[in-house]
Amino acid sequence: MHLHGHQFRIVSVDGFGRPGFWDDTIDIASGRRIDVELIANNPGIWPLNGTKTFHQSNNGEPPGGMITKVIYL
Ligand SMILES: [Cu+2]
Repeated sequence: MHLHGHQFRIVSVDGFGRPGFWDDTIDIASGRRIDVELIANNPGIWPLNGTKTFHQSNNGEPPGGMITKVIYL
């Protein structure tokens, strides 16, 4: 998972507290839950997406996968 325009910090993994460092990209295994926090301090419309081509397609056809936006105006 890659967040553009901001950084986030891991606060828990699968519900268990595990404070981490600030970053803009994290690997998330299938079925895993990662809770993060971020400080929205950079106005804009920022993609939150997968980093690999197959994350951005549905059965090889783009667009697809996890594509969303973080909007801070
Ligand atoms: Cu990205």
